[in-house]
Amino acid sequence: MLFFHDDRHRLHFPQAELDGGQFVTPYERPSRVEYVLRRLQETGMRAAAPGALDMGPVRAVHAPDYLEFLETCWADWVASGARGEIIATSFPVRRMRQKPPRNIDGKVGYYSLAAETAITAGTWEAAQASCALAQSAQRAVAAGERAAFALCRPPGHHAASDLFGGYCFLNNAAVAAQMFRDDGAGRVAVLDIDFHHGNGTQDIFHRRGDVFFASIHGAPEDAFPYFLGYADETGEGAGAGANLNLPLPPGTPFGPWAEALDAALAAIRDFGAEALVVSLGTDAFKDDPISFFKLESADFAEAGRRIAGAGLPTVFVMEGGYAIEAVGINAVNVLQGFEEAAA
Ligand code: OKP
Ligand code: ZN
Repeated sequence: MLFFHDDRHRLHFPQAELDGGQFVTPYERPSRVEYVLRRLQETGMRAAAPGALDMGPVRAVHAPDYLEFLETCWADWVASGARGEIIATSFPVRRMRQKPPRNIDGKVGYYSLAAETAITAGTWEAAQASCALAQSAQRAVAAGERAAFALCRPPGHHAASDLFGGYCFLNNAAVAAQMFRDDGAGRVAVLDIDFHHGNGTQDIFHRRGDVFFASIHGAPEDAFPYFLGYADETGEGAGAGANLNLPLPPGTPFGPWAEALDAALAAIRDFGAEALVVSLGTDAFKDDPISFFKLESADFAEAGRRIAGAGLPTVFVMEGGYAIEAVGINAVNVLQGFEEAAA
């Protein structure tokens, strides 16, 4: 399978993540990419050179003021006299006004959904390079490849039209889905198998009937992002019926997870999708340090085989996966399983 990567992901490496009341080295760290890259090379996957970022489809799924914030926040933060990394501390929660303030510390809270995700000097460049990988994979598939893999870092599925957080800034999967629509696919599906609910992707397409979103994830009662991802969120307005959440409880092994996967794939078929974007997180793995499903490495290959069974042109976009030494094997197992079954 063709894959795309970019060393500029290294420009995003905050020192700190607020976790359990302490600052720890972020779970979402550059070495994740090195493990996936090594495994891609070991298994003979084909590296291709990524193209430049096209802001058109990015602007189609993100708000202009949010993009301007991402571009300018570091300079404003430094100019304000702040000495550390950007970390959000004040949020426009219940009973507050949803209005962006002038002050940069306030703006950071306004545009974020959680406090674990720090921004540094290189974050915006890394996020753009990451998104360009999803675009490159989409272009390869639009040009006739059966499938392609974008080794995105930072990930994207928590990023909403105007919110960063959950390690995400630009919604790479949503951008790829939008590009399939722009290329003329009448209906597109996003299948999110990352352990965490893809709240950003869901929200971006919630009122649209042209992009189906299906997600298998830790139930919001028990798992980040906590405030979206329930089964009764099925889409609104023109998007009514085009959202499928399959939340699962702590300890879920492959059996019930795979039943959910089959249900998601059946719904995608019934929807009539002509192209598929897979938000490929591997944090459903049994040893993931921040997740609670129990998939084995071999299960990821079976997931890939079942996804191939949908018979759709498919873009795989890397999302999470924090059991660092296994992240390469697990991610590439999905791709290898897909290729076996698609052959
Ligand atoms: C991003 B992706 C650790 C909590 C971490 C944020 C998780 C973001 C996951 N105490 N919360 O979906 O893999
Ligand atoms: Zn995740």
